[in-house]
Amino acid sequence: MSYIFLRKKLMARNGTPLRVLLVKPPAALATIRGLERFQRLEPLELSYLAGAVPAQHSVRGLDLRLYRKPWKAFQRELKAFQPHLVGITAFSHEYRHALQLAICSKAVLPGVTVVVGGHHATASPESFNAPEAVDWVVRGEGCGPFGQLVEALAEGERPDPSPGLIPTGEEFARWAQHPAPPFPSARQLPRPRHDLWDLSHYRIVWTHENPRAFAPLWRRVAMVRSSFGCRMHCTFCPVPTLFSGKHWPRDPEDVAEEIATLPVDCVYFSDDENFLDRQFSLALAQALAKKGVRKRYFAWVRSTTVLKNPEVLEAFREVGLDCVFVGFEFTSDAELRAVKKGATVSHNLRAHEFLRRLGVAVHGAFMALPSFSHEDFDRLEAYLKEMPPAETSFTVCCPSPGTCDWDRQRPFFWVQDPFVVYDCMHPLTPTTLPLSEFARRFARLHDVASPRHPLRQVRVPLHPGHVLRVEWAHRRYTASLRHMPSNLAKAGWLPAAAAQPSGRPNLPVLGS
Ligand code: B12
Repeated sequence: MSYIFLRKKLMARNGTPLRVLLVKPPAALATIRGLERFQRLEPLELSYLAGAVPAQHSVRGLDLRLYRKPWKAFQRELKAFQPHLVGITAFSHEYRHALQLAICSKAVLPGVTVVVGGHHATASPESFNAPEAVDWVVRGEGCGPFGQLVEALAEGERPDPSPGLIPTGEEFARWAQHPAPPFPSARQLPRPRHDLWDLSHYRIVWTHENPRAFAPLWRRVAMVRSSFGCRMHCTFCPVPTLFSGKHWPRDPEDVAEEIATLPVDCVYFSDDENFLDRQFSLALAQALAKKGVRKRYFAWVRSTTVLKNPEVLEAFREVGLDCVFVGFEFTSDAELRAVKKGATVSHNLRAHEFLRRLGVAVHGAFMALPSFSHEDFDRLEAYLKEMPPAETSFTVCCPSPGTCDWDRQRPFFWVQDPFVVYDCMHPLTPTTLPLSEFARRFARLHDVASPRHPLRQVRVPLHPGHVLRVEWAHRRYTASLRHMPSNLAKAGWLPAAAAQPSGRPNLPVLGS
């Protein structure tokens, strides 16, 4: 687009408040839709962006995961709302859908400005360098650049490009060659606008010890981020790269105030590690208690943090902590060392037992490696049957887009477009077992683990309708995992790459 045309287009808006539409794409993968049957959380990234838009503009959020016919819903919204600016977020597995939404925006409203941001844009901005569909790509934290873009458009000006706010087209390469800008301190971000969403649509299976009889399994939930970043350097995780190995807590009073205003009883913390900063965590528990906030919480924690700061867990239990996500990852110290987890199996078990004694349920996350043999799966299954009761989840250990590990393993990927299957459930490198066998064993982990779920260990009857729904969701989800070969085929799977002796890539070495 010529600069004169752009200038004219922008000038026409000078002085008028803007209409801004923020969009979460529909999931493309059956595995993700399967996950969403258990937990669907509000698109908090868009709530933050809305918080960065000055009050004179009008902002709408559209979560296309909620619609049976998402593409029609999107077109309807474009025609009804006539936004000046469309902002689209995307995880890597959603990037093609995000591009299609951008194309659709320009087809329906040729004058609209389209900006894309989020995890995929940060890791791989070149995926969105499509000037016919996307005008700007935002990398890293979005509130600053998004606020700048809105302000410039409202003034009829073009914002200054930067490595965090990249124009597509001719100038793209110049700005994209720089690394993504570091995240600012969490205290500099605006308060997220939860009011963008009807929170009754967001529910998760709420795991806790000692439920009352006929308790509902799904609960309405809001997502809150009290801090971000982590000081550890686990090789499979993008967080050290994203946040430069730092942990940024917010002002505890501000977090407590945000929580107090939420219209739901359950809060899902989306921190990378909630209780890493002892002082902050105790201050937050105290602020919640002082304000008399009576809600239930789900948080993320490392086993070593639990053992180091037991009093923090006790303080949070007092204010309503029900369940914690702990990355157990593997069942041997050698595997944990290889990914630089900084914890041992003994740490994991001791933390698990402490949490259960405290009355806090555990969500244990485990990983399978593409190199897993039948013996490795047998070993993991045996561990799952022996360990104390826990809700569990399983992923396939894959490098994360945007990290050095991704670049190192890239030549060995057996799919042409690894991003579309980047859901941490599809192996990106060849499996030792034939893929269909790997998929069967990976899906079976869920069957082995589910009888150990804390809600299945209780003696009281549970909500019968919800029990049936969970069973149905479990079956759909495990079926989607067994369909790995057909999902990989959509991403340009080259199974022959694994079979050819000369072309056979080395299996990635753990922690390489
Ligand atoms: C909480 C969380 C979840 C939650 C819920 C997330 C949700 N909203 O549905 C749960 C547990 C369900 C989950 C599931 C998964 N997750 Co997750 N999750 C996270 C976590 C820890 C925090 C995300 C969050 O809430 N951020 C809060 C918001 C405010 O921050 P943000 O997303 O970074 O957004 C900012 C910027 O990115 C930018 N921005 C974002 N969008 C846009 C759009 C525009 C227009 C602009 C301008 C800017 C912009 O500005 C925002 C405001 O500051 C991150 C790790 C991390 N530290 O980011 C992983 C992460 C996002 N998850 C990831 C993955 C892979 C998954 C799963 C596929 C894994 C799995 N098998 O379970 C699933 C997929 C779920 C789905 N429905 O798609 C990856 C994504 C990487 C990638 N390149 O795609 C991450 C980065 C972790 C990782 N291991 O790599 N996840």
